[in-house]
Amino acid sequence: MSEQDTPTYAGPQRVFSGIQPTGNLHLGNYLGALKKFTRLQDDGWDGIYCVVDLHAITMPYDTGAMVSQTRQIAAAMIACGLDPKRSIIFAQSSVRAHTELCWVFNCIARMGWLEKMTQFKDKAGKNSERMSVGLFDYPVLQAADILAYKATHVPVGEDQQQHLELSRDIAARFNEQYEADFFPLPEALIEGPGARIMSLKDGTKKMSKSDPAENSRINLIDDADTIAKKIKKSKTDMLGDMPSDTGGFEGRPEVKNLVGIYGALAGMSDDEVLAEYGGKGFGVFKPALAELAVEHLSPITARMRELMDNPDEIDAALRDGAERAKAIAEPIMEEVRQTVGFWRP
Ligand code: AQP
Repeated sequence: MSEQDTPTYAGPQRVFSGIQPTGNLHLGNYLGALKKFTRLQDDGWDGIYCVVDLHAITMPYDTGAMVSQTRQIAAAMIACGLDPKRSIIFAQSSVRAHTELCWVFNCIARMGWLEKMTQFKDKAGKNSERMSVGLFDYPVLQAADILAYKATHVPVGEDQQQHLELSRDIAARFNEQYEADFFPLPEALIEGPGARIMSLKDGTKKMSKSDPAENSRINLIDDADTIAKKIKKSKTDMLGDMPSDTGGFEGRPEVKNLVGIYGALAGMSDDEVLAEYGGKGFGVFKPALAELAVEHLSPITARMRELMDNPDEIDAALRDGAERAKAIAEPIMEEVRQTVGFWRP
């Protein structure tokens, strides 16, 4: 079903990505998303980065914590290196185009497409009948987030690959139905180290904000001691020391994950990490990993705390970002209204 043809779309190249304000950001969000955002900005891409609060209400959440969590995500984006003057940083609910385009796309997407989405199945488990319609519809809103800006590239972790394919399918079906070469087929930018960071307690599960086990993740706001403790306590196995090559990852998902984290932070391949640490004990490797993680994260944590202590600066960035986002999305929405045939004043 997926439309893999090279898009004929000739509009500007633009990056869009979003992060949910659903709890403390972790190392997976940093390596899979935030770090890439900054690299793309430094490479000269026009980028739109959204705190996706509409997505965050698809599951039970704490109403009173939403504002502060929204600020925390914006603070993390800035602390990781996004410049709110160069890139657009804003809260999703402050730009109406997302929900309006989501409705149009609800009439494009097919039930069968959504029923295949594994994230819904994972989150709903056996209780799918009791889940919100919003959770089921999540990937359609995600398609609207991206396409309201005609974004062409979407940096995300590997977990979002299937949703991105759905966005392409929706864009292709819209273009076909309305005989308009209107939307680009957005491409995922997933490759690279850090695309899938796993839980520190179970190397087969992704590191996640909503995992009830606090020791399963390293949060961006953890202090140096907490990071070191979490890495020291991270699960390994009884199969001996560090393997000397990647063949030794077989049956050792936790070890593979720790080596991957080291490599993503240090800018090294798994082979390079193992050339240095292969055959050594975890008593040597884990402290080295902790030191590297602290070295990377502590300036980010410090800047995030500084920004969180001064929410005016974050709010000003979010307000300005919302205005700039609207200025891009509104003309696109106006064309969508005309294309689908609505009466216009
Ligand atoms: N473990 C991960 N490894 C690499 N990338 C990851 N991302 C999330 N987890 C990992 C990437 O971070 C971005 C923001 O994700 P999100 O917060 O919008 O939603 P999510 O993917 O559902 O993240 P969580 O942490 O698992 O949140 P909860 O627990 O609330 O569902 C995305 O680009 C994602 O790929």
